[in-house]
Amino acid sequence: MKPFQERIDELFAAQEALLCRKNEPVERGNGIFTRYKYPVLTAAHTPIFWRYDLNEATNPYLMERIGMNATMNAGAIKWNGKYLLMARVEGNDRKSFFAVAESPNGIDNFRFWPYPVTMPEERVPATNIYDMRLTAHEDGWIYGIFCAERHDPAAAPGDLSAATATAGIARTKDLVNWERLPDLRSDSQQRNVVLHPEFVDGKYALYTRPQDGFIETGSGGGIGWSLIDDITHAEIRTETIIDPRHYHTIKEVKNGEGPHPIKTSKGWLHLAHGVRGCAAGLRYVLYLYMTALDDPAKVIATPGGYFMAPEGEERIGDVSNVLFSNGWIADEDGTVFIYYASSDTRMHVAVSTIDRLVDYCLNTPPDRLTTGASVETLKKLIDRNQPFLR
Ligand code: M1P
Repeated sequence: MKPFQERIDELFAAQEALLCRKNEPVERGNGIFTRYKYPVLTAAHTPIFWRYDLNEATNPYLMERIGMNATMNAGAIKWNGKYLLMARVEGNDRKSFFAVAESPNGIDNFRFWPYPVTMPEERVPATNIYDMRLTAHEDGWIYGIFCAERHDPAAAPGDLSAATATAGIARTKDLVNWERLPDLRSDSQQRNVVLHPEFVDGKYALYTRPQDGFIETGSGGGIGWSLIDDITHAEIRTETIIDPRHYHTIKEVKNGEGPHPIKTSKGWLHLAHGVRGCAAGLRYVLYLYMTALDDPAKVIATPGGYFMAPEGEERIGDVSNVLFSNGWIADEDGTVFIYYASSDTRMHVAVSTIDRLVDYCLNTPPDRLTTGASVETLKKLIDRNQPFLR
């Protein structure tokens, strides 16, 4: 066996090579966005000193003591000129926690801050917390809204899988110290709840996703909208479905708001995920839509089909065939960094611009819901293209 210090040096050197690896755009694009070759965060990016006991006296074999299984579903924010991901890190023990990773350019060199987030508990502690959406609200706080999962107190004896999903709410000024607020009160279970960055009619505004059970949305019709009087005691009193699920679409089974929408001159630009069922299980894809500037709950553009779907290695992971995004960053020059997780395993980036994404939303034909209508839409484009064919 090599000397202990030599093995440690090798571990750190291998990780340093991974963290410093330059990312490369994948050139064969679709004009809408550019994928990047390497994931921006994987379990191997988590600090070695989180996983290994570095003391030879207590760990002579230099074994991993606390395994990290995945890094996924990250919120995102630009902070002091740096691109920050609030990653959902999942340990080998299946518990997720939040940890910040920081990059100077948004596409590579992401490094975790030394400690994970210590999230204060609610009155009834959660078993698991995950999928934080970050919103720098105009009230001056940065809010994190996330799923707080608990064993269902009404579960039948012996049913150790029944769970409840509630929206946990916390706020911070520095992304280190968090003030936990009471969980969102709602008649239904809630996941994928997102805070709109501006007041609407003087109130906080939430994108919601009502669901009958922990997994099934059931009578929950899609992405909802609710105005909240007091964010420190947030309660859904009225909820309107603004982006409904629909039979035989990419969001037939479920959908959910991604990060908070980006304000553009043409309207609010939204990123969401849609879920359909198939013989292989559920398939999660990403889609875009837009709402009116003066009414963020009024849908004005619904490009049909998916915007991004799993490709190549993205298809495979702990929960395969999944793309999920709850973080993006719009730079002042209009560049948009879209952070997405593949198959509940790793984080990637795709880059676009506000102009391109708005063009995509306003000029991609909507899903007209039947084969006949889709063929008519296609024929119209073919007709318009005839003068340009050589
Ligand atoms: O496993 C896929 C995703 O499933 C859930 O999303 P949704 O509530 O929309 O079905 C979440 O658990 C999410 O974390 C996960 O990535």
